[in-house]
Amino acid sequence: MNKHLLLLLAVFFFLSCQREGGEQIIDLNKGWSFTQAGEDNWQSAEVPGAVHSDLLRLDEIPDPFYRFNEQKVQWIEEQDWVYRKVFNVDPSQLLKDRVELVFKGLDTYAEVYLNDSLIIDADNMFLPWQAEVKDILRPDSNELRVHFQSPVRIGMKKLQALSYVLKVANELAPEGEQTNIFTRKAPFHYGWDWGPRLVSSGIWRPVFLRAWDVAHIRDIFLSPELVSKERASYFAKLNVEAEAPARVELQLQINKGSVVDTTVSFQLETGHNELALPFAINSPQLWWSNGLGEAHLYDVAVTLLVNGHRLQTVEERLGVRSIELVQEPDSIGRSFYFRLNGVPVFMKGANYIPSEIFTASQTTNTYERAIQDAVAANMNMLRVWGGAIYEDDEFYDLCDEYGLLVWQDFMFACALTPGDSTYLENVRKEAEYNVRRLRNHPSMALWCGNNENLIAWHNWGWKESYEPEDRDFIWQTYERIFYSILPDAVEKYHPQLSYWASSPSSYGDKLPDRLSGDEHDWTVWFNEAPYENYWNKVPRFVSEYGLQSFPPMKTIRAFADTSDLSYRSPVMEHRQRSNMPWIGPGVNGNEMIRRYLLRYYRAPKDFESFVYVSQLSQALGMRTAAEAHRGTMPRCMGSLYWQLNDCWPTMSWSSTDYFGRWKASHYAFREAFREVHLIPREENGQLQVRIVSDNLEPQEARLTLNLLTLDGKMLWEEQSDITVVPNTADIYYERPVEEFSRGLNSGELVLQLQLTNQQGNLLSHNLHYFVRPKELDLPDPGLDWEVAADPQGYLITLRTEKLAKDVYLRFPETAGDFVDNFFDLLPGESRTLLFETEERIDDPMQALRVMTLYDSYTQVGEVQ
Ligand code: BMA
Repeated sequence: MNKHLLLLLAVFFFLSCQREGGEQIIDLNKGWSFTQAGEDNWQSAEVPGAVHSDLLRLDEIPDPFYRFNEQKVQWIEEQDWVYRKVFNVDPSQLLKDRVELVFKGLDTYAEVYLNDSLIIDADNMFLPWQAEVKDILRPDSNELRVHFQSPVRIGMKKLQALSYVLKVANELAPEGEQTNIFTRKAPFHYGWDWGPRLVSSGIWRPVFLRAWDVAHIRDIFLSPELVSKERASYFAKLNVEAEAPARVELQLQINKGSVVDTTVSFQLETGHNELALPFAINSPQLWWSNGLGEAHLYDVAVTLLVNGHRLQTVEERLGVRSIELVQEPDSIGRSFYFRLNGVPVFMKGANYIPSEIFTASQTTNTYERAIQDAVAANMNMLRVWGGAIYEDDEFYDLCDEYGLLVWQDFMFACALTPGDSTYLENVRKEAEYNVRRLRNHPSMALWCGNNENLIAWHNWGWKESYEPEDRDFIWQTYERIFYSILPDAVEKYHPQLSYWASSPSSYGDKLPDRLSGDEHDWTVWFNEAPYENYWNKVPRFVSEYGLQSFPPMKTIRAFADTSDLSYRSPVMEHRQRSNMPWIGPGVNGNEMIRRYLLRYYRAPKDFESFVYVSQLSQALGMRTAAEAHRGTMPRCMGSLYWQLNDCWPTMSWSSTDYFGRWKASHYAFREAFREVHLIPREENGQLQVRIVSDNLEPQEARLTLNLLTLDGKMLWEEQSDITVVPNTADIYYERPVEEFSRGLNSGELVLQLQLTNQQGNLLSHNLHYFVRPKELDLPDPGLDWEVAADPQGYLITLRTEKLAKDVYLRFPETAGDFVDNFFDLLPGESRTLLFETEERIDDPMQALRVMTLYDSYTQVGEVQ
């Protein structure tokens, strides 16, 4: 072989090694600075992040969560902001076939310049943005600049270009300022009835360079063909982009090759290639939702190889499960339930909103806290509501792991939309991207088009407010988005999942009628109905219902001064965003909290008691609702309350507050969502005892009823042996109410209900009072307690002589959680429970605060 040939071969070998190296990801999240546009005040920035979070970290603005400070930072939304980063790249990376700059999320109107070339012009927060930059990059001193334009200014221009005003729910924006409608950005940033208006901008998801040779897997879908206990067969459907024609191999391994190990060779053409790789798992371990079994996940790795060299490995997790939304005609109308692996499952859960108003600040930890709280309260579904964001991948990963199913809305809520072709095309891209991004998660159960847009159009006076021509166009736009663009994206990319156009609605895209479809049951709260109303004409699936309360005092103190501590103080009024002028002038959420409270409870003696009783009142209503929903299973097959969490410290419908503190209602949901639950209820003069069971097997059990006076006299006991029917609710006991209270004052009685299995273990318990809490003749309970140190915190032992109703424990100065709280102690009962904390308390007996309902009103006074 001559020298030249040798040299040529060597060069060829070197180049092919270079060309066939693996994909490289270069993180660009560090080293950013930012300034207001038009100024030269460069300061350090955090990416992912937001302008407000950066300004706050730098002490440039006051804490927007404190008192009225939200108003002081409104100027930020009117400004443009520039983010900048200078970076070098390794020359070897520039030898790659392709070098792409990827922003996983830009919020929202952003022009991106690399070395003064405009490479991206972004206008949708819910899309990633990327550009080919190989020809622009140089080895050193690359400058990346992202110029964010004020979203409200651009929105206003679009608003003014229309001859009519597109409607958005009243409380969300004053007439003439509904600019959020025009921008594909989290609607709740502009204010909602539980959140502040803080319209930020920023690089809200990671940014990186991706360099690759030959070919790149753009997308992978583990598409199920058949799922059964015996066998699960799939196609791994890949979209591979090739730089030039190439012969490649694709290797698919499950659990490092121990379950599946298959390699197929493909010929790629330049550009996009659709490939399908079949695989099957025999006797698969199925993925189950929380409460029904293990949420089993397989690890899948797909590797792209050329000439034996690895180019790229994509890792996914696979949960083998089938899920269907079943809407079959029945004696009521049509069912609306989810069938998981062939089993009808009652959905117990909540609506999730982002845990931070500055959405980039959500971390895996905040996600994990919310998801663990949901699991601890025996939930199996969360609804990702359409006024916020398609959450980060980590959220769905955690739902996969914990067995929480996800009802996923597209991001449209309580508003009309523009209908121009640019907007519709933007929506199409957003839908396709997010469907593709989330479709491999076994937790995904449903795609839903919008939140309340259908009822808003028909029932909120919107339709009537337009000239016929505009009305037709707006409605056609609705049909295009919700009956065509979004369902087409689901059909094309995730055909295994059902699509539901609007929540709430009934079968056939009709207005909700409680006979089919889902319902937002707001007769309680927005229409002032009593809690008992939850039992009337129970819907087929309740995807929203709720009641507000105040958060714990510690949380209130994070946003209020001592002088603000009354329920209608200016600070409390400012923070309350739910207004109901139709109920009466000036009626808002704070007033509504008071009205409900006084309907069921005696007037609290001071603000602290008011806060505590507001939570009891919320818990009582929520428990009534959850019991009505579960108690009428299978008519009703879902109970998702509004709302799991908060995005800032506030009074709201949440059951856990901004800091993750559980309100009384979260403990109540934990009880009401237990696998087997006893539900006592008075109806037409009868006391009925229902049992709902999520168990899939019948269960032999003993039902015990004890009638007691509040000071501890045992009046009567009855036992019966029963078989609890699986996966449904039924009435197991019935007796006229007057037979319990004959000759006695019903305000002095409590009925204890217990369900035990054949081994005598408690399956479920509940208490029934024959009057509202305010009509109870509560005695001074004579409660006593001791505190003992424990490796995990402190053990509190409580003893009571007489009924202690709604015992509330707290250590005001210490961070930690009580494993149980807001419970009733029966006369003579004692209970030991743990306060989990890592802190040491000097004098725990002194530090512990114990409150009961009796204490809340014993010095009678007006609500402040
Ligand atoms: C619902 C939601 C939200 C709202 C909540 C409380 O209907 O869809 O729009 O925040 O009620 O009003």
